[in-house]
Amino acid sequence: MHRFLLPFVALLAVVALGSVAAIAEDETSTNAEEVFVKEVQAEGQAWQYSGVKLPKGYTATITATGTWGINATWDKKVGAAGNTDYQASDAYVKSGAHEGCLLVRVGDTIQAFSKDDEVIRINTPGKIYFCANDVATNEGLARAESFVQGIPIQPAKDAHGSGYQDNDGVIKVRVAVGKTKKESSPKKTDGEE
Ligand SMILES: [Ca+2]
Repeated sequence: MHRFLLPFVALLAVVALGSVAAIAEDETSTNAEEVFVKEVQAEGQAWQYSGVKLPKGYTATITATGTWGINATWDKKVGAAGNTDYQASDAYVKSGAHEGCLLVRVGDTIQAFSKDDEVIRINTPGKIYFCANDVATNEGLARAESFVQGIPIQPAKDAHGSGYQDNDGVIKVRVAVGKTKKESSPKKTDGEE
């Protein structure tokens, strides 16, 4: 259990620092962008909270780095796109996306990374969550409670294989939050790379 809690404590520290920095920036610029960093655990059968609750009128720009192990029978770790050779079946959290890809959730909407260097933008207000695309099992559900502020994922009806149990590693996500750009905006806003 502690190996889950420690990264979470680290996350809180990052969030706290990020908030302080953003407050300082707000004094000089209304276009300040607040950046949050979160390590999403491959073995977590839970929607892991990013620490970001997106307000109305704001856009979250999400990118990811690193690789994680999703299937012990694969000879490689995979990035945010997952294993591009395999399209997930109905037993997966998001069927049709790549097996082992990074999933992003706000409300009931789930988006999947299809490329490792993809940039996903979200304008829907609400809490932003992440998890790996794998098969939810009963074993995984029992361990999901370790994820503080996470949403455990119920086992799939046709659950098979090891699910989240043979996963390891983390993918690091970066969530940059800024005001949604409008055409009438007098100044050039941030968010473009
Ligand atoms: Ca797995």
